[in-house]
Amino acid sequence: MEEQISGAIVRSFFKKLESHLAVDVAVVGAGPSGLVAARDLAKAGFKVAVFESKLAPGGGTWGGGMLMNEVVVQDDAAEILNDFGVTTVPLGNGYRTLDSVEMASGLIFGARKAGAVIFNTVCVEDIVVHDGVISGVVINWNPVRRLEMHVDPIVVTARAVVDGTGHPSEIVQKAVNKAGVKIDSPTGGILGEKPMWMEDGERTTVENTKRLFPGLYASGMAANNVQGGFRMGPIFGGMLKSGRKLAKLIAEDLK
Ligand code: 48F
Repeated sequence: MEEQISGAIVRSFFKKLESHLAVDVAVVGAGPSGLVAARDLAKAGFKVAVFESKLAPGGGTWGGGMLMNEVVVQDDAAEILNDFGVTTVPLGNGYRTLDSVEMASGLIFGARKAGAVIFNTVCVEDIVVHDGVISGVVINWNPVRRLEMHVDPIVVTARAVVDGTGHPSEIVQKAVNKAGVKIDSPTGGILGEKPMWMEDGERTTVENTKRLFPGLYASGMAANNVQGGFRMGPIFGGMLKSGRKLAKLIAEDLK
């Protein structure tokens, strides 16, 4: 029995990994914006791999506000949650509350069920650049990075790379600082996130969701950090709408 169980895990994992070494879309970071983008793109028929450095996908969703496990969304974002089967409670003032654990688990399950494959504990440590186009991601086990082991990574090629890494926008950082590319921002570089202003931050998160460079896109807080938007805390409509907007944009670019 032991041999069969171990063999089943090894064979099915490597089948999954091998069939995702070349994908249409590589989403880096399984936060709310990345998961919505992944689900919509997978549902539209694209091959999508999500790389999440932590053990649990879900990003900043789980902890609600200050570990109180409820979050808020605007009424016009409820439709996206509804598509994932996540329940919201209307407050009658344009906002809704929802259980952050239901939201995190619902988004993960929805993305996976739509066909996106999530590789957890895998971090993206670099990007691939071919002839002026971002063409893939360089991956390694996150424990390897955390323990600072000198271990070479492997590569996944992608027609589109999404930076969904949240506040640090790690992938765009690589493009700007390492590949030296000029991205579609007011300075051609990363402006950096501003302090709290919920209303403005929510609006600009969606506005700032765009293609930054051939093959490179940013969603959610990463998009906002790149363009110098305000942070917004435990309201998540902007993140969800950012993911949906990006999926449409990428689907258009890849068709
Ligand atoms: O930050 P995060 O939840 O992304 P998001 O979709 O949502 C932001 C909100 O959660 C919150 C907010 C809402 O008002 O402000 O912050 O923009 O999730 C980002 C995910 O990316 C992973 C990280 O562990 C997290 O789960 N991540 C970060 N860097 C890497 C990565 C990397 N290099 N490789 C793989 N995963």
